[in-house]
Amino acid sequence: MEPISVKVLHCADIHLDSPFADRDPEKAAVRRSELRGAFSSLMTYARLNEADIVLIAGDLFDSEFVTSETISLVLREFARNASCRFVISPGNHDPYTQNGIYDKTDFPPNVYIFDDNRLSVFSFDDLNTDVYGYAFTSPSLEYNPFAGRRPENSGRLNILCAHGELGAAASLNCPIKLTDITSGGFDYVALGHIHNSDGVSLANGVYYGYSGCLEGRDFGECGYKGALFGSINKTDGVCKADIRGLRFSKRRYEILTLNLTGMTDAEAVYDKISAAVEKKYGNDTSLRLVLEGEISPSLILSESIIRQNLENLFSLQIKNNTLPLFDYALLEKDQTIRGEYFRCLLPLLQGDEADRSDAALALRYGFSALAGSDIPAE
Ligand SMILES: [Mn+2]
Repeated sequence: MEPISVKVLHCADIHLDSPFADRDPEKAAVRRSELRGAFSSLMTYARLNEADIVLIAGDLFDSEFVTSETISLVLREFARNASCRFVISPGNHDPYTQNGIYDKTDFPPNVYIFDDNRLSVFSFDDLNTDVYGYAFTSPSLEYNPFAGRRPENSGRLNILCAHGELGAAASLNCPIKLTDITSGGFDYVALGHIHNSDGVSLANGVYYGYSGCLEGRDFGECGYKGALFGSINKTDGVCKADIRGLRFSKRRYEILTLNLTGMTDAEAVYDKISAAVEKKYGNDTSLRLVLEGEISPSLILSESIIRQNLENLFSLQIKNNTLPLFDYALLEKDQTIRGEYFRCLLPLLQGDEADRSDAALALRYGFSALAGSDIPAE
């Protein structure tokens, strides 16, 4: 048998035109345009590295609503990669529906889109490769269309391009059991839907994995994102894939939690925060800074000073979960209105979680007001 060798770019969950978590609408617009930029970089990479097949495992678009700007970008990029085949398995966010975006758009001839929620195949004879897949035809798909199915011709390179939720016993987003993959007889299973990637795994001769999304969109999708690229070779029925993750995201979301237990001095806290942030994060980062621990009740932090110190970040969200309970004996005996205010709140500060955070906030507001300062960090 002739050895088969195919270069594959596997991506998914690009969610073009998706909203982003950044609260500032200008920054959210920057992120949407950068997402289109990341998509263009991906397409340029496919062209320069001569990918034979680009697998798009669902959710290329974020919703039925796609701007004309985005659709013309996608068509232009597909047409510019004329020698590459694009295979699309519509997902739960961009299902194949009558008069939907996939149905009504005139795609170039090198684009192959699954349009049925049953398993079907596109055959590329020149590559001796079959690509199997299916489409979400509505926002949900409660069964796995490839469960119990095997490729028709084991002499070919058999790829499966699938949008679904691996490991979920029941799911509205195509529940996939690991055994559906490992006993299916496919050579490479390109998965989409989960936005974090663990790269490619190998089990029972089957390579499979999630590519993750192209750009994180909120703090549930932290880190740099991208796609998987590499070669798949099959000789005498034995497949070997060398496929690796590549970064395409322009920016990233990150969460940094700092424990401030025992701290009594605001300047020392600002220094600690700046040192911890500057070491790891720059202007490509949207950061959620979580402050926790028991701090001195007299320590009042200013959100605006923290923001000024961290101006270099792309955006910053501050969550102050500290509790003003460190070394409070002095304040407990304080005969001024500060002490009285603290004593009123103390039972709540030692109460359940909701009470604690309300009381901590009340204490920060109250002490700030008594000190004549601005509204403190939230
Ligand atoms: Mn999805």
